[in-house]
Amino acid sequence: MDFHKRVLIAGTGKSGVNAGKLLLEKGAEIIFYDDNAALDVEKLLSQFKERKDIRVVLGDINDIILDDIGLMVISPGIPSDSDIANAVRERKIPIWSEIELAYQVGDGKLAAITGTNGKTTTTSLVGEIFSAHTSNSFTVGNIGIPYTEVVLKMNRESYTVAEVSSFQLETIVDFKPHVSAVLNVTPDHLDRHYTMENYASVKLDICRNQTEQDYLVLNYDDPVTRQMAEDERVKAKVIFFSRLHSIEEGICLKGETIVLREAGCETKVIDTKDLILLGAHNIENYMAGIAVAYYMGVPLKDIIDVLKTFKGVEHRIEFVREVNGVTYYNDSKGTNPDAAIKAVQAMNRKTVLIGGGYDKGVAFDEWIQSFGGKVKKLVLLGQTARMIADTAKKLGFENVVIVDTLEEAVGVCAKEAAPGEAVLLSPACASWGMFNNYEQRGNMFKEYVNKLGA
Ligand code: UMA
Repeated sequence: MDFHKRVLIAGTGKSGVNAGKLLLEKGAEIIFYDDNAALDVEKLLSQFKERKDIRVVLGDINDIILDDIGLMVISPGIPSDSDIANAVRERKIPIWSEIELAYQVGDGKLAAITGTNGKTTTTSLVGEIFSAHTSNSFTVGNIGIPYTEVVLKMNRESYTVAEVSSFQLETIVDFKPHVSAVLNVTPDHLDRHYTMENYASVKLDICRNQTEQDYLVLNYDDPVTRQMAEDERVKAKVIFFSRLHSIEEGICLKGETIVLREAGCETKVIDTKDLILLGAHNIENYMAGIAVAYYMGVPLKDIIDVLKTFKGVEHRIEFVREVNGVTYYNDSKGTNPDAAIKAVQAMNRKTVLIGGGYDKGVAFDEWIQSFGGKVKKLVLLGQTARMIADTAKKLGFENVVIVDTLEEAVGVCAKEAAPGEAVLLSPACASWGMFNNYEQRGNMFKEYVNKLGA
């Protein structure tokens, strides 16, 4: 691939900055573009050693610049039907997502995991399995480490696992993992993809360049992902996993034991009682992780060793602290109703729940219906607070309070929760609007909880 051309990088967050560094390393000339007219250009350029030749365009971009680029690398946060993407596409100039750029440069064996929920936990599990198997391994992508950041360290022997979002998959071209996985598809990001059909279709694009030599791991229990096996884009060998059904081929439960069934043979993988993470959804994450690692060529014995010690990820039903007999959990990663339902289900006591945030155009009815007498009070904040409160009222859940800040929410919860009960931050919404990202929201929650007097 010839990078000796002028490349427009849309977005100056983590993805854009690391794509820029990689492109400079490869000899390209780069121009940054960002919608945010108030962006701190000095701060952006301070991240680069060779800054004098980097151009930055904020707000509007003129035709002369667009006419003179050979490629645009687009950050995941910028929709593929945005004005900038449309203007570039009209000129028949290729648009690559940041993961496509990394893929073009990278080397070694690649696994990629998508799905509405569980992808960070599953990617992190596979990453731990890879790093126990080889010192030459990388965990990248939506999980928070841009693929372009580490790609130059890769070689033919590398094992990489990438968490990929629908945003990143929208603009792939040749991106081809050896093993891909779609864990589940439930309503999320409908402000960006408009319909569930579009959203599911973008997710399945993860496999569109795979061949018969590759593997596609799918959840048999989710009707959307089960159906994906029939899609004409699927050339890879499909490996199903199932928590609810006994399947002839793939990974499933036999009693309380996870087993691998392959070509008529059954191999015991692990008893679920030997796993640390709780909840049915985590059994599915474990199964998907086992399938991905196994078909990437990691021996089952090495996989099992890591399964026994894997403790999960930060911000995902994370135990924070016990104060005055009340247990606080941080599930800031619960950024859509389905993820938040799983967190409520995982609670084994009465719970005061903090929810609300950025509006992604999804409904909250199922989330409220999942409370089932377990949630005693709902504390709401952010753009969706009023809408959620109205839905709760409609469904007969009246114990709702709207607050202005997360700190205030923690204070209300501390007063409301009795000893033996739980406080759970699991917003069912993205953090945008009030926070930079879900990590910041989760970290601030932990900070406020840690300030509560014992
Ligand atoms: N921007 C524009 N125009 C727009 C939108 C954004 O110019 O229409 C600019 C912003 O002004 C900002 C920059 O783009 O300067 C931000 O780019 P970005 O939103 O793509 O964010 P990055 O910092 O590059 O982080 C991205 C992912 N963010 C999103 O997908 C929104 C991170 O996923 C990911 O960890 C990171 O790349 C590394 O791969 C976060 C996320 O929220 C965790 N993901 C969504 C999710 O998990 O649900 C998909």
